Amino acid sequence: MFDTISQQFSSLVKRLRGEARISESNITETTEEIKRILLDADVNLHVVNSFIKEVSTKAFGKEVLTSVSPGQQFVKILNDELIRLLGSEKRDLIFSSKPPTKIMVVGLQGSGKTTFSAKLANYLKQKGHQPLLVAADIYRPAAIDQLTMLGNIINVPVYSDRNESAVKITSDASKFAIEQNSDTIIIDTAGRMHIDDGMMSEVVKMKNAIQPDEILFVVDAMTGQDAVNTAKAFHDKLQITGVVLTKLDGDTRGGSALSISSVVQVPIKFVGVGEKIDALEQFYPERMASRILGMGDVVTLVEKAQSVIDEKQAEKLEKKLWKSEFSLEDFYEQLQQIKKMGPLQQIIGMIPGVSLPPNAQVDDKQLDVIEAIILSMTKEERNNPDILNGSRRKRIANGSGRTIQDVNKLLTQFEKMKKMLKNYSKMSSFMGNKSKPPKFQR
Ligand SMILES: Nc1nc2c(ncn2[C@@H]2O[C@H](COP(=O)(O)OP(=O)(O)OP(=O)(O)O)[C@@H](O)[C@H]2O)c(=O)[nH]1
Ligand SMILES: [Mg+2]
Repeated sequence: MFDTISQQFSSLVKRLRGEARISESNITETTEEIKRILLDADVNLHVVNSFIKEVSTKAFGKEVLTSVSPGQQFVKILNDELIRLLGSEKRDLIFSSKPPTKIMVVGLQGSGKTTFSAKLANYLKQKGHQPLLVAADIYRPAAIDQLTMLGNIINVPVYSDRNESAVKITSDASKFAIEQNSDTIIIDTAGRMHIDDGMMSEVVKMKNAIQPDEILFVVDAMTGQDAVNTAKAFHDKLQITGVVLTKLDGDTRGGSALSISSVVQVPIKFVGVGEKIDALEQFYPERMASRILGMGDVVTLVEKAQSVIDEKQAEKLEKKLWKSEFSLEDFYEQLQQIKKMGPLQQIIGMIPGVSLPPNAQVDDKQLDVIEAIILSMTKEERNNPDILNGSRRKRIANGSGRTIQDVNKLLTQFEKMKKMLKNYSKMSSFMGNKSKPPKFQR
């Protein structure tokens, strides 16, 4: 699915994630490339332009988190915007508070309406519903047989009437559903073109007759830009409530998926990924974005850093470093922040450019040892380790269940680290890095 676009995005993102600096020309160059990738994938031109504008504005205005690279942060922006383009959140079917819930399935000829109707019935049945399929395509001779056959396979009843109009069948089916105790009715309609006034007025009458809870527009993803145009035309006439993209298992470039919900302002609710009855997926914008970018790990890392690192606290800490006031108490706080991010091995694994030897084990227990020792100190001792004489060290060792050697080792390591941090902070202030986090360079 979306092989070309995801290959192109993945290689762009791989390059980006290692970038230590993101400059103006860098952002411009990158957004140009994103534009090319999206246009190649047949994404609507207006959608592409506003997407690019949004990404650049966010990239220029963003403060760089200290714990991730600017490139990684850019990937996160790209990911967030892609999710927005795909409709932001997963949107569930709307069920009526007064069953049966009525779902009308509409679209062009051959888009996959009948197949989807059966797939949806099967999906709902598995979730404990009692669906009824309604054969309201009275024009194509084999249409009723096709739906009846599919209904038999999944063991779902099919309502049909070869002597009535589509409008009458639809309203009769609603009554039949109540008799049958069906809680959902799925109406499979005939394929029609939005320019065919007669057929369009029929489907509007069907809508008026039953006031459906959902009108799902089924569209073949392979038709690219046309999918977006017809969706818009159907929406203008019918106020559709959701889109179903079919044949996503085929060689589609992805343009329809990426344009449709932002152009039509209607969510994609399901995607068809094959001819089989169970080849149906609910549509998750987030999962689709990460499929396209192929960069789920970077996004998770940035999200974790964003949620965990308190910027104010980071600033306070940096000031302390300058004044050489960094204490074991601060060290302990840092430790807590790191622990919140998850197992060390996993965090290290997500940092680009850092690869652990294949069998290396990063032991989180080491953190627990350090934590236990620090916790056995008094606040005064943590803020002023110089007072830690022999007897105090012995007490701490006993309290934490470690040896005096362990305590000494920690104190030596801490002193070393403090010296290193002090040098680093001198160096960065010399290079003009003030206490504010850097911005993407303009
Ligand atoms: N690969 C693939 N094929 C699909 C998918 N959905 C439907 N098809 C195929 O598309 C063809 C048309 O499907 P139908 O469900 O009959 O389409 P329709 O919209 O009901 O067609 P009309 O009633 O003639 O307008 C069939 O061969 C289906 O097997 C899908 O998600 N993936
Ligand atoms: Mg059909």
